[in-house]
Amino acid sequence: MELENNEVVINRAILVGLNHTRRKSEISIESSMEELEELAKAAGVEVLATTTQNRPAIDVALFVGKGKVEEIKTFCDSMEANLVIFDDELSGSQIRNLEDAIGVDVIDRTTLILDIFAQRATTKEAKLQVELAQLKYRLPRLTGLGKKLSRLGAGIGTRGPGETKLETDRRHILRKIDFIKEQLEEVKKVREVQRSQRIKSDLPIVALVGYTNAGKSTLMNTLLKMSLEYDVEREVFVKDMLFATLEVSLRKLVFPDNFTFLLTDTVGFVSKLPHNLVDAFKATLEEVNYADLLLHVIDASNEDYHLQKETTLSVLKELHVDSKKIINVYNKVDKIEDVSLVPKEEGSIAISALNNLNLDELLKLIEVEVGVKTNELELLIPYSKGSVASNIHEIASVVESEYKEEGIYLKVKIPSTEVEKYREFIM
Ligand SMILES: Nc1nc2c(ncn2[C@@H]2O[C@H](COP(=O)(O)OP(=O)(O)OP(=O)(O)O)[C@@H](O)[C@H]2O)c(=O)[nH]1
Ligand SMILES: [Mg+2]
Repeated sequence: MELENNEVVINRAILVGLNHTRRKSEISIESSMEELEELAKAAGVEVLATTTQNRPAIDVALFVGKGKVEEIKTFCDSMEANLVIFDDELSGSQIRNLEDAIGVDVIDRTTLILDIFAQRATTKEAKLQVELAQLKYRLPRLTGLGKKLSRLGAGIGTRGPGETKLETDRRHILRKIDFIKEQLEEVKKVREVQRSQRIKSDLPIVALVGYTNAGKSTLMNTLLKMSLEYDVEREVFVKDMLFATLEVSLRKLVFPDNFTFLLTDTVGFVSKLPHNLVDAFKATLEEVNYADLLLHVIDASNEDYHLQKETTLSVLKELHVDSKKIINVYNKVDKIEDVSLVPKEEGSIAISALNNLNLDELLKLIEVEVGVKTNELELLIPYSKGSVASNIHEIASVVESEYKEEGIYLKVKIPSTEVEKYREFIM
């Protein structure tokens, strides 16, 4: 953790989870705490201990029970912890009460995730989006966070928006939110221009989606290596760490039989993904909107892969892209002893992106789905150009046809590569 004056703060944290009766359908408390630990590590935090409490409900004032808070304080004192991280979202007053009782900084899972994003974001757009999500998170917690916001210095949860400005008042934050939104609009315009240029190229777009650490970026690199235009410079970042990828990257892949598509790598999802962050990243994930096919990469070696799969599907639903064609790609099968346990669903495939297992088969599946990209066009062909109409019947599938006064009206599905030839007849 670097401060402006280069002083490095090492965050030594205790993790706290609450197993209350209402959390049944979610991921188990153990898995959730393990994941919280991974998230903490990804943020550069040293984890000293993990503690959980079984309790029927949340305590309004302290989130966990009073006795638990005392226990946490004892832990902190004896282990010299300077941070406590809760696995669920806390309210502003809970944060304040807990900090008063324990005497060290208290943050929640959301703040931690936002902090990871703030640390890793490199593009202007990603930075703006994270800042927006942070401001939205802080807004309803202003009263509770008052002390923290005015505190100079840094550490998890205080990075990002300029603290001195934040403390003035709510309205100031709201103005800032508006300002960031305007800036994002600007960035978006630039991106749209880039995208329209890309769409003109008319290549199918395949998007890698899935839970964080499932192997999306690894798969992207492996496919790159198999393609004709491989260059190590074009590889994307891979790491055994949550949220290794924070930016969408797009690569054109050309294969020996000339099969070509654009492959895009995306940010991974995680359970309890902060809502503001999903919203904020909708823009980045817009790439997924334009995809012709989604490859849902699933870490089949993870015992929680079912839940991870569900989490991904629910985020895809929020992004309104769950109706797109999806291939379930069960990855990391090299780590599984009994491969027969990997689900065999229609259109799914088991692979190892790392060990190059079954990737030719995956490519075949992709080719079946997007090999020939078609466009639906409405054409009006004058009767004087009858031969054009018969040519079209050769290469396209005709959805509708009608003899009109001015010529033959045709609604057709036509390979994208052929569109240019008939441009003059498009209605
Ligand atoms: N054993 C094994 N490990 C794999 C495989 N594919 C990926 N990994 C490892 O899994 C870890 C995460 O891989 P990434 O490709 O960065 O995962 P990602 O889905 O892009 O993750 P985020 O960018 O964080 O969302 C790395 O340590 C990879 O080496 C595989 O097929 N087998
Ligand atoms: Mg990645």
